[in-house]
Amino acid sequence: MGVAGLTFEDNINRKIEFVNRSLCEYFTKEENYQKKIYEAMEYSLFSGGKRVRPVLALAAAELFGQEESVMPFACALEMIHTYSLIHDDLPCMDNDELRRGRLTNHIVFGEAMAVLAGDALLTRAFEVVLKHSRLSPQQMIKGLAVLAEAAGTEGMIGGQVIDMECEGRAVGKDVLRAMHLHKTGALIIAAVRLGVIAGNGDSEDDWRLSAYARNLGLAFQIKDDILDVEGNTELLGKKTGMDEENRKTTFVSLYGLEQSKKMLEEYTQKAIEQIMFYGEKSEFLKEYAYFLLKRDN
Ligand code: GRG
Repeated sequence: MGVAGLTFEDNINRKIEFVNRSLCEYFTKEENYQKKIYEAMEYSLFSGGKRVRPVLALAAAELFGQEESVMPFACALEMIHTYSLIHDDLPCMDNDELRRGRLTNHIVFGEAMAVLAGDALLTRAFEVVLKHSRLSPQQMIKGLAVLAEAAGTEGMIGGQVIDMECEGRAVGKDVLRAMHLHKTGALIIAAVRLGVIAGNGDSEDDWRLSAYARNLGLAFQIKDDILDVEGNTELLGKKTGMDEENRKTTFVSLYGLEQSKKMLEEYTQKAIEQIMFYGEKSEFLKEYAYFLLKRDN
């Protein structure tokens, strides 16, 4: 049993439902001449997804007795994440046709509309925070800076650039790690940092939770690489074997399957060690790290 006597399963389902309800509340759309863009945004935003980043933001804020106050930032993270998936699937990027068990955005709405839907979700993320957050001006400014940096060239976009530069080339271990700390890790780290900001945590909390998320992010990516080899398309909701098809260097291609599985366990364990300080309060974050390790999608 964890927070408020909930089992881990009940707690995660409650968090995901809370995120989905809030996304519905914040995602206002208009019946006007440009209504097509809302259809395209909605299509990808409400197509399932594990809601990992918002769940982490809520869980981090919960350590400080908060949850609701981080929600606009949590939803903003999911919007930015969804935009990145839409763009990542484009023919000029990974050229994927299946995502979250559905046809990708550009297959349904066309390439130009998919580019715009991604752009619009990125913009809407900041709009949601500015319109709905009730945090203090100082917390807002800090949070917006964390969000923008995580999405930009020193964060997710930077990681995608490293990825593109590496395509078809021999990639070293340090570059692979840097790529994923940016591409996958940046939003995951931002999620817990936003929880710390909303909960008025101090710099030590920021350090501990960032270390948790850095390790969790690497474990998450290793699992993603393993699932691309061993996973099931139906469960995953996307095609497997794409990394090999796109000649990508992954943890599996660089370290092999067995070593990657070992590293997945090690990074998960390292992540958990960083939050032991919080004792019982960290139970959900600990269980969540194991949950992500065992996931099949
Ligand atoms: C600007 C054209 C253009 C492209 C940018 C930023 C970008 C495209 C791509 C990088 C983002 C990216 C796809 C990172 C991969 C991270 C990853 C493991 C995604 C899968 O996340 P899950 O498993 O997905 O949380 P769900 O569907 O559950 O939300």
